[in-house]
Amino acid sequence: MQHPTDFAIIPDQNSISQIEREIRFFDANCETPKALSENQIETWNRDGYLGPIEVCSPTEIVEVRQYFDRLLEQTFAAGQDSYSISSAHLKHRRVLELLKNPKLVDYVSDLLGENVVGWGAHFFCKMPGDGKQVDWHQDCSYWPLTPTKAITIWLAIDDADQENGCMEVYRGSHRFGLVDFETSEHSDGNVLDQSIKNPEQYGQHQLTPLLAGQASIHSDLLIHGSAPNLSNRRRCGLTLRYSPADVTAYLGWNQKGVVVRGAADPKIWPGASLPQVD
Ligand SMILES: O=C(O)CCC(=O)C(=O)O
Repeated sequence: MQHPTDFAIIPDQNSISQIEREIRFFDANCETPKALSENQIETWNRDGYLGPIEVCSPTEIVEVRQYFDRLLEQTFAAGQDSYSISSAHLKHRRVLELLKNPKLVDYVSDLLGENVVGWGAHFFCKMPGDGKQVDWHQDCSYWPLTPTKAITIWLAIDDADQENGCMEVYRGSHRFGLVDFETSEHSDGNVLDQSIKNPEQYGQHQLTPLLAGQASIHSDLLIHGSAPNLSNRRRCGLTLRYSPADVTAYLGWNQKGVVVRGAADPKIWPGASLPQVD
């Protein structure tokens, strides 16, 4: 059977709210980590965020950036914008390779355990002066997954700093469950459509500048967002999303999943069809 490759970036909120979900943070407790130190795992459990971690060498990230430049050109030529390249691991072999990259999966597996599914890949590419921001939100609010154990690796394709709108987080906010938000209009400049007011009551604010090739990791419960790109430099990050195989995905999202470490029950994660083109 051919599986779909197109999934809404912002799924229907009503459908998600009808799913009974277990919403809380699950501490990582790996006894023999492969890539992270015990200190880093403690920091993860305390903050719901970790970074920077080293992922690609300068040479490797130049190659990834050149690949992305071509993808972006094709995207613009097709009349789409720089935030539209999502579920990219189902469409582009090169992105699937990044999702499965053993170095990345070692980090992920230290936090999620031995059986891991990669199910998302979305480029958040802020062009110079495009005026868009990502309002404060929690990823799990958008995702039909339970329990809330998903994590994101945010891989810097370009250098990301305060001037070009690097990600910002509220450390510790992953401990408050699902917090209230307002829905915003696309015309407000928000790339997504939720907006948490007064996030400072939930944690400690931190800018998360990264050099190209570095990455950060965040919990699906962590409050995060980013300001508009005020520079003349592009700011692109590739978000790679993972869950342990014991997470259940609704609304057909199990068809996005690719086992990247260990095994998954095929009744829960049947296995996505894989891309044939770069
Ligand atoms: O790239 C950004 O600025 C935001 C990314 C984000 O919201 C996410 O990873 O969920």
